[in-house]
Amino acid sequence: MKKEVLETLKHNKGRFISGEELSNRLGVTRTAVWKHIHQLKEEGYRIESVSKKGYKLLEEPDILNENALQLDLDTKIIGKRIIHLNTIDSTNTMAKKIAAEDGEEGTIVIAEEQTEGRGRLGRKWVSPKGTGIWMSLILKPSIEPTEAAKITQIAAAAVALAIRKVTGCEAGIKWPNDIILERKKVCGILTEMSAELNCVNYVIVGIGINVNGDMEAFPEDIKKTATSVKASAGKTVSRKAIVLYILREFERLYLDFIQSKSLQKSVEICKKYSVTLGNPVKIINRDRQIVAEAVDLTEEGELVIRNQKGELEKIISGEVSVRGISDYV
Ligand code: BT5
Repeated sequence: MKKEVLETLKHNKGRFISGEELSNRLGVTRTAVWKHIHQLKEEGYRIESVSKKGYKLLEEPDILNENALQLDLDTKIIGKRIIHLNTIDSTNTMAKKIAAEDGEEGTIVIAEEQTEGRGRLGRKWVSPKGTGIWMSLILKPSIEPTEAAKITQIAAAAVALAIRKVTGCEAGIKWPNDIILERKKVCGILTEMSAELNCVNYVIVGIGINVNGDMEAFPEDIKKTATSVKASAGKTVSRKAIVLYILREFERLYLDFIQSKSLQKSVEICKKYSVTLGNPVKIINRDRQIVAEAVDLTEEGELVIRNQKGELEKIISGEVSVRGISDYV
């Protein structure tokens, strides 16, 4: 019911709506209306209450719970269920548990803070409270396990588009899983899966974005290579606006990938905003380091490099550092 009270206030944003009208419209007592208004105020909604006039919504907080997001979300699958937590070890770990227990495709886990946020290969992801987007999407695609890595490219395209659209900042994509602003990493993507030999049980796409975080408070080693959306935009940015845009774009590109069995739409975006292509790169794959030039992305989302012998090679995964980006080694 709180969701319906909020929905009605949002429809009448900036105007008073009386307690009586709210209770008639929603079929609940005026006391119930008052309780929901009280809870919304506690969540951070600025609502003016004036006797005989009623309630007026003045300002919405930047919160990422189900009520706040779903009222503005027009997706079919992605975000149908949103689990919002104050603190968690890792949203990917929680999403895995939910997916394994029959959690539906499109379910999202978002946390205000992660105490054990994870990067690839057991690395840490710093996830301070209330300032970033730490979220995981549960997917259950009917694809071959070898196809799952493509979903990272879909997420990268969706995040780059979202940051560009919401802030106007020129977000770039560093293949395969980083989003870059002003040569520094603003977002990392961690795609994990559970699969049998020929079928995928589930895929979890974890997205971590530094939005309004204070980069000065980050650990020294990460500070050199990381940035936030706020640092580039020069102002506080709505996390909610970015999440909504990501979910919409992700759904559009993901459904296209599933239906057309082609990654083409996402690859086009990844190429357009690539900070990797055309640059010297170093690739570390297991114990091999390759110095090369990044020349293209294939239709499958693999990186094509020209090695020092002048031969073209396809890279499916690995650590890539790009000359000009702050983590170049
Ligand atoms: C990634 O790994 O970039 C994937 C990060 C995925 C994080 C999300 S948050 C929601 C979900 N739940 C999780 O537990 N994880 C996902 P990788 O490419 O391995 O990069 C990791 C490296 O990035 C670290 O070793 C640090 O150097 C750096 N790093 C750590 N925290 C960072 C941050 N907040 N911003 C920028 N760089 C960071």
